[in-house]
Amino acid sequence: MKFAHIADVHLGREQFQQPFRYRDYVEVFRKSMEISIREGVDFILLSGDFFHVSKPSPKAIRDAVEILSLAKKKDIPVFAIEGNHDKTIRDTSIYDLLEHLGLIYTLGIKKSPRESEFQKSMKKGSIYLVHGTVGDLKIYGLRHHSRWQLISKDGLSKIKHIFRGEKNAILMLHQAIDYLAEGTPYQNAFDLKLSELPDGFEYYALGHIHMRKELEHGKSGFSGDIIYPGSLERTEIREASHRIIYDKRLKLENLTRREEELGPNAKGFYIVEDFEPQFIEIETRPFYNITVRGNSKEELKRKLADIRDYVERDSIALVTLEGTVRGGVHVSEFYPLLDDWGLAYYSFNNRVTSEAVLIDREIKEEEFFTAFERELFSQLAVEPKEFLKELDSFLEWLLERYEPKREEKREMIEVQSKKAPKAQKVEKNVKKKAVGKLDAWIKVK
Ligand SMILES: [Mn+2]
Repeated sequence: MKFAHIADVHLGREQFQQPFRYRDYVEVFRKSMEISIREGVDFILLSGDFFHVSKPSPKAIRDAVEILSLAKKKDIPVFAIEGNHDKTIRDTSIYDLLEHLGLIYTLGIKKSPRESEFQKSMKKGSIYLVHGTVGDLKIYGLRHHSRWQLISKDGLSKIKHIFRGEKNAILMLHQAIDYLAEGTPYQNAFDLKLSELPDGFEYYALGHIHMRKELEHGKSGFSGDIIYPGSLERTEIREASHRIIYDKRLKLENLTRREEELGPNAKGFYIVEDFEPQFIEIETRPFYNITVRGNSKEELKRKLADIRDYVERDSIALVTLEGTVRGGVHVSEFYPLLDDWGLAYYSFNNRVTSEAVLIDREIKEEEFFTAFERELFSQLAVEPKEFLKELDSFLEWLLERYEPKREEKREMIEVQSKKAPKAQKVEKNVKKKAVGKLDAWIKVK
């Protein structure tokens, strides 16, 4: 059995508002599908954030349909779960459209069953847990959920309730696992602890963390390898292919290579044969994270000019200027210097100060905020649309943590509701006590 594991395609994204970036994101997905088909995989997994937004443009839908059709023509099923970027609370999502066209098979807890050559459903109450099947192999999955939806009040993992590991089965999730989130933006905003993941699966096909991360089963004590392929394209500066720092000396680092080995920022996906994962690197447009430090405008300009020969044409360059310059600098003076470098895109970030600021050391988030504040920030760090989606459950979650002041809070909401009709709706929802699909699945015997 051989399959491809692809995650975080973010199709439709036009990074830096540049049309060429839209095409880059499409082409890297096309390449990964072409390689998978050429390798003769039995099926393909898309571990969430296939689209960058839940309502993709007609162009992005068209490109998705065209590329997914390559697999359909070869009778290779594509199994998918929704990520935080492309999930929706509407009854019909873009995933439903693709599923209706026979291009993907979605997995998870659903209101209606799916029964096909590649999908089976288990009924509980009025809802269904849909999983994939290929031969005697099973693929389980769940769309993205926030930590407060995944972990019950007494700290128990609902994921462990829903999914029991079994031989010849894969678990597909779009969540950040704390142990693998180190050095990523999710380090302090993880969704699950490693111990909250159910054991017993032969492979964990994860998405959400945009850096490639592997946790081999021999090292974790888990039955199967836990893998994040990372995003297919470079979605932010931390995923740069090259790092250039010019302080006292010019330092160059290729982050996709470490001697003969792959570097931490190599991009691509996995092909997994008999549960042995192999990373397939895909070359993407070079992306430079450049920092230049100097204490005069002339020094900054001279150092910048020296870097030119080390930066490939048609690449992306994000330049940070640092140092202390009397009167500061304005980036408009620096933009023309890169005009003839032949770059596809570049921008400046000005961190030059006009006076010396003394900082002893980096202050950690933990020293500044309490654990509750950090958890709250991580909940609020989602896009506003998601916050509104399950506002009632979120408020419930929030109020529980303010237990002593709970009555006071309710009163406050009620007072507001007399004035604003919008607040009244919120208050009603709080009283109703929301039951999510996860809880509904767990509670029904
Ligand atoms: Mn993503």
